[in-house]
Amino acid sequence: MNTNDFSSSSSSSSPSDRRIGALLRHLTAGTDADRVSSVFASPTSGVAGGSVFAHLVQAPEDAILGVTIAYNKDPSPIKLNLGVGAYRTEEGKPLVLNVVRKAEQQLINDRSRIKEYLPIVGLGEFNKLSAKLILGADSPAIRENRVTTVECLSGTGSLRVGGEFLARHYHQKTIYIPQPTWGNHPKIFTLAGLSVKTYRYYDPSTRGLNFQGLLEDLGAAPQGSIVLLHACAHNPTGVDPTLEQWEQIRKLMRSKGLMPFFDSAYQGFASGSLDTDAKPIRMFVADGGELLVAQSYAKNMGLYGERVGALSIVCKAADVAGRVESQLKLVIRPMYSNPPIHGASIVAVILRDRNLFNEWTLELKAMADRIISMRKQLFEALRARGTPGDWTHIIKQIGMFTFTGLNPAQVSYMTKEYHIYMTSDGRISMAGLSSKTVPHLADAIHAVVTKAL
Ligand code: KET
Repeated sequence: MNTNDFSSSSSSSSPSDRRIGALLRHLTAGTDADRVSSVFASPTSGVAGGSVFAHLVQAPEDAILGVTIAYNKDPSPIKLNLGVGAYRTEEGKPLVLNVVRKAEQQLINDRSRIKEYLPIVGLGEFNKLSAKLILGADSPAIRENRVTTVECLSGTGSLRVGGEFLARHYHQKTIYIPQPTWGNHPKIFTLAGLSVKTYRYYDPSTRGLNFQGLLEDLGAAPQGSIVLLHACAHNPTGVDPTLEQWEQIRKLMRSKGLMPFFDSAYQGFASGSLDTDAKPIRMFVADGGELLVAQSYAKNMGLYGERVGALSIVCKAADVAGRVESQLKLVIRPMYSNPPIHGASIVAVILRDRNLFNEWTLELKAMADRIISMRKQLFEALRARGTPGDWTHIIKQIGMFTFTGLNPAQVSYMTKEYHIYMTSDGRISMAGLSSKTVPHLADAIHAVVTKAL
């Protein structure tokens, strides 16, 4: 069991204690003891006339979003950003989906639309349609009114609200996240007031799932622990369990009362089908048990900057779901009061209209297919160069990313010499690649692996 504990607080402390403890550790990371004590000294204790913030150290850039900042500063005409998971066209341009343009036009043409505050839980129709999208139109949980859904600020906000809700109201305060996982997960859950531990997920030697390790670690987790699961297209590894493996995970988790918290940031991006990508979640709903799911429309509708997502909590009974929702409102109100209206309205227009919905699924499939074709092209380009090593994982992995296996030194060489930007763990966003840029990337990979860095 990997007991990498991001928050050493005991499960008996209150959420606010844990939050303060987490903040302290956050603030003290990379600083010396003197500076730490000065953070909590009297605000006027700095040099006379100097800034009360003078003691602050420069914080590092975010491991993912910082890559874009570095990329933007590079004047090279051949630079390539494969850092952030954001879809680009064959021309390397960001894409606004056609259905999104149509939905926005509809919204603008509708003069009856107003800009009043939404309720704390967001746009009601959006919430209903989002639950249907992820759980399935015929979901028994929806039919029985056992699901509460709240609009949140994209996937991140949904995870944060869900995390804070669990820290306040769930009896277990430890969440297990896969090793590795999206870099924001440990921070979100620690600051939400949970203790974060990891479970084995990826085996670098096979570049596949460490299924045995996963079962052992979840099997050894304390009864009732929360488990963060990537619904599909695991980030950063691109490695998902098979449906048979999901079934084993489900049985094990239910037998130990482990609480599933699904992060669904890529529905439709893994297989190209919205329903197929939601299957693992629906398996857990079908057994009648409880779970949380955070949905993001950033990638699958290309609504990144609109910050539109949803948190659904599936409960065992309708009256419980109602009380859960009332408590979610108490989490949300002091955090950001209520969510924005525009992005959720776009999603609601698309999900409610059969034609727009069908058009969306085609556009989504086209994005997923382009990524798959990039995998094939990169794999072929490396083969053509005779690049040493087994690169089949490029075509086997699923979703937006390839976890290349390149080490931080190799990544840094590729950035310096080839102006190719990616996260230091060797993850590349296949969606940032095009037929034109594949040869450049293949040249760079070939160069670094033959250099023995
Ligand atoms: N979960 C996962 C697994 C994830 O990869 C992301 C974003 C999110 C949630 C949150 O997305 P949101 O935009 O809040 O809906 N990942 C990409 C962008 C980022 O890091 O913010 C990325 O990994 O590049």
